Parts: sequence; C-alpha cells; structure tokens
Amino acid sequence: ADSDTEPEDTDTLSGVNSGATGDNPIVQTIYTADPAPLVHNGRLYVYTGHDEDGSTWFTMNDWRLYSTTDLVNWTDHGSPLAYTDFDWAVGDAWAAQCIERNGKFYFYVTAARAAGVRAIGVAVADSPEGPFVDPIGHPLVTSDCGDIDPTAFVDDDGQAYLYWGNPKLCYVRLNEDMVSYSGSVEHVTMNAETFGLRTPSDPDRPSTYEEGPWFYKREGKYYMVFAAGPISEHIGYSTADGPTGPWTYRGVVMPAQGGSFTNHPGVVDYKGNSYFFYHNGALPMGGGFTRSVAVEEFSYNPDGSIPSMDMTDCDREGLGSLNPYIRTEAETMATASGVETEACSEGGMNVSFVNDGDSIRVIGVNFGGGAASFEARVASGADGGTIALHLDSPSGTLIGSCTVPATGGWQNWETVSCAITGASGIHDLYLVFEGSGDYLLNFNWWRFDPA
Ligand code: FUB
Repeated sequence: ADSDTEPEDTDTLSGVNSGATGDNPIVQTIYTADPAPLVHNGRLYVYTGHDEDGSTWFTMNDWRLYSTTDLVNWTDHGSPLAYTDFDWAVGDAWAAQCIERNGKFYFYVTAARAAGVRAIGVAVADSPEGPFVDPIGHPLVTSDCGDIDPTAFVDDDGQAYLYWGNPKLCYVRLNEDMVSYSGSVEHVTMNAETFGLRTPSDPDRPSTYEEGPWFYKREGKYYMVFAAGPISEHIGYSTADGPTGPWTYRGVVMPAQGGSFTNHPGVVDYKGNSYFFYHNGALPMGGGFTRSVAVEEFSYNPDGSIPSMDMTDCDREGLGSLNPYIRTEAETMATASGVETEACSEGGMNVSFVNDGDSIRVIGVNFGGGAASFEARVASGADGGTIALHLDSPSGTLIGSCTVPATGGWQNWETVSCAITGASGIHDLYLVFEGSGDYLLNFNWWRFDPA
C-alpha cells in the first residue's frame, strides 16, 4: 500500500465490482463468504472469508472484516487475520467465527495443517479489529469430524462450547482461557429427528446436516443453524433445551438459491432487529467459488421458530442517518461501482483503483440545514481527477466538485476542499470519480462542513 506504483488491478480484470444495485451483497469490492457477525460497543461487525478472484476451488488466504451501525453503509476494515498468521497452517482460510469474552476476542478458524488436511485454530486480540495472534502455536482441535467451520458460544454459566465439522457435527467444552479444552471430542447424534430427513439418503450423512454450524442461545433455547444438503445447500436449523442437545430438527431457514452450491449462516440481533447473514454468487462473475455475503432482516415467530427467508438484493431501510460533519472513511459504502480498497499508510483502508465513471454510494446522509464545504483526504501517483458529489443518483443534483491534484504518490496524502451548494436534508450521496488515464486517485476519508 505504500508503494508509488499501483499493483495489478485483479478485481477489475475479473469483473468483481462492476456494480450491483441493491444493498445486497454487502461487500462489492471483493468476493466474500462464510459470514460471522459480532456486536461490540454498538457496532455490528461481520467477519468473512475471502474467495480469491477467478477461483475454481475454495482458494482462500485471509479473513476480512466489515462493520456498520446502520445496516446499509459498511466500513471495510481490511484483513485482521490470514492463514499465514498460523505457523502450522499451509492454506485454506475457510469458515471462522470471532467471539468476545472478558474483553478479549477469540477468532476460531478453519485452516489446512497439510495439503487437504484441515484443523481448527484460534487467534486472540484485544480489539475486534485485531491484531490477532495465535497464542498456542498449534491447532486447537484435530479430530475425525472433518475439521472445518467452528462456531463458539459462552453459556450463561460461563461454560464455553466449540462446535464444528463436516460431515460430522462435533463439540468440545472450551476451558475458561478459550484456547484449550477439557474432555474428549463429542460426536452429535445425527438422524432425521435431530437434523432433518435427508433425501436421497447418504451413508456418510444420516441427516441433512452438511457443514457451517452456527450455535447460539435465545430466550433459554439453544439454536443450531447449519448448511444442509444434499448440494446445492439450503439452510436448516435445530433447537435444544441444553447446550449439548438432544437436538430437534425445526425446518428450513433459507432454500437453496443464489448461484452458489454452498451457503453458510450467521445470526445476530442488533438494535432490536434480528439479522440472518448468508452467502451466494450474486456479484458479477460470482458463483460457487466466487461468493458474496448478504443479509436479510427477520423476526422470530412468537414460539421462537425462525421463518423461512428468500435471498434478496433488497433496498433496506437504514437504521438512522449518517452525520456528514464528522470524518467518514472513504471505504464506508453502501454500493461500490468500479472501485477497490487497500491498506492505507495513514491507517485503516483507502479506496483505490479508481477510474473515470466509478462511484461510491453512501445511503442516508443527513445534511441537516445545509453544507458549505467538503474536505477529502486524497492521493494520486498519476494526474489526479475530480470527485463530483451528486444527490440521490450518480447523475442527480451536483452539489460540488472537488479537484484532486497529482500528489506525487499513491500514498502521498493531501487534504483538498471545495464549496458545496444545495445540500440539505437527508439524501443518498454519490461520490462520482472523473478524469482521464488508467487510475485517477486514492481516497482515505471525507467530511462536510455545515453552512
Ligand atoms: O468457504 C469454504 C467452505 O465452504 C466453508 O468452510 C464451508 O462452510 C463452505 O461455505
């Protein structure tokens, strides 16, 4: 990120970000999979896997992190962890979940310990954004369960559980340190009653359970939401009165849809609503190995059951509006057309690989009584360009135009400003990039000043 030459723009080559219109997928700059939501300090974080562009297998090298406070604008936090952070791992940064206990964040991951041989690892950090380190230097669990897809939960009595597995569903009781366990690996009973009748039957899979368990407790009931087969996967769920079962199959949460033969659930409550995260192949060039994370809002039925949901590219109502008079990271966006992100030398991420006509949409910007000026933190190793600010559509009312000069390097940051007229009330803000040449500018953050 601190080089003065832009590396190859691989995402544009594969077409990943040529523009989605709805609020799903929530990430439109890279392919993401296996969502794992976590609420901390009033923010909703979503950890994801990362399908490499052009993958023809689950080629995944790192995990990614995004966060929101309104469910429409997502901030890109980059990669908090990669398989290379585990000395013992050789690849396969597959499904993971991060949970908090006593102010520490425990990131349970799938990674390969030898080619095609996977294990469950753990990394720990003092913040949800990392940096995460492997505190034990070896896999946390290896077993005969098919060691992928960990999900962890700390019960009200302080006992923590780690479930995982494909084709089996297994669990261990984690110790209070969260990085070791006591007792043996337990195998969960799988049959039609516990995890659903599989049709057609499969000698290796006595129920619909495939993989991707998501374990949590709500109003005294334990939930196991999981990817179910046969392939293409749908999402099913079971419930139990205790943390280790016995489990009772409850039905389908999401049918097989969306152009990816896998799916992977993540369920969370945030600001009084319930959200179901999953993945599909909805982005351009998307499919089974180039997936994208999406989310649906839902309400539990009065008896605690989960309704069945379809995948949508919905236009969600934002939970509140965005204050443009405090600094907003440029990598906070509802929809991204053409742009990418990369690590920024000033910290966090910046928007990168910006071409003429690319744009970012930020939903629900509350200009209040009016804005007088706009500031942007920018860099350009080329000739720069213009950030044109439009309301409500990429060609809507033009409220200002900010010129970005050449700054002598893609990470040589300068703050530029321009006058604003005609911005008051709540609008979607489109930041439209204009200029000539291959790449125009990089963009770290922006802020308006009130009139
Ligand atoms: O993303 C790689 C694997 O695909 C995950 O571990 C599974 O849950 C499936 O989504």
